[in-house]
Amino acid sequence: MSEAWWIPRTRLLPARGRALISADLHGSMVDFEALLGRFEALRRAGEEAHWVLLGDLVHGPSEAARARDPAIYDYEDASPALVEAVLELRRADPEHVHVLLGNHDHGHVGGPPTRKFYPDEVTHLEGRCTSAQRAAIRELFGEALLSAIAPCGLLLAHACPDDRLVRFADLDEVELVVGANDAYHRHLLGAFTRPYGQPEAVTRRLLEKVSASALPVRALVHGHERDPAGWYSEHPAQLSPVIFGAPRAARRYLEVDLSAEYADARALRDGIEIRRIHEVHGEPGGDPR
Ligand SMILES: [Mn+2]
Repeated sequence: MSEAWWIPRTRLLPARGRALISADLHGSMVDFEALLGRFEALRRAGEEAHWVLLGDLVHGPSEAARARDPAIYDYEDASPALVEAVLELRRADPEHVHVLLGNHDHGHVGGPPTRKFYPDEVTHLEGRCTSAQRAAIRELFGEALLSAIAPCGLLLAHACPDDRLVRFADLDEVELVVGANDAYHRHLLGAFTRPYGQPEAVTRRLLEKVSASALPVRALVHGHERDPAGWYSEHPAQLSPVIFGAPRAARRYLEVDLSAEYADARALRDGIEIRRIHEVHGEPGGDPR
């Protein structure tokens, strides 16, 4: 592997400040702007603020899907503009804006094309982009991370990896072009971008391996899956805040204290760390701070 082309695929956040953690946006500008408002408010308040985007920034609903399910798909796909906005944000402050790779994003930089709303969503999106927007897609996703660690005890990824990872730093050796990897690193690439869930014992073994080779982690926080409730936790070692696939009022993100020590996913409380993206009228506590 040539050093000149080496791009790290992992990140360790510092043990200070606050982090916003948001999952799949799939071209939703309204959700992005609400999160951006919160990020900017934290900075104005003098906090050291980090924002971790857990991947799948692109590929919004088709017109047919919006007609079929307007409560969930209540927005026009703004994938090209969203990519440009996130790239601009990361360029301006790469130390505080962390973009993880989702399976939909991966299709643009060496992964297989997805086909949720169109037979080939990669071709469909790039076909409606300007050349500058196509370059932005390649830059944003070509430099995306596969995982990050929040030292408050959280392992962050797009999907739910199994426990084949040996050392956390092995992820740094993964190439995004699937065929450029040996079998182990190809497995890691798939494991961090594709599985929807794992039994608790598997996730616990993964957390132990990451803890032994990097920093102590006690829960996996990921995106990739839908839930109309706006978040879910299948077991104490896993939690997912949901934007895409939830009605607007239910959509959640996490806001965590990086200097805290969360014992596991049960320490993340709805209304405190697990927050609604949009204010809910008539329901006090939408933003408890
Ligand atoms: Mn996904």
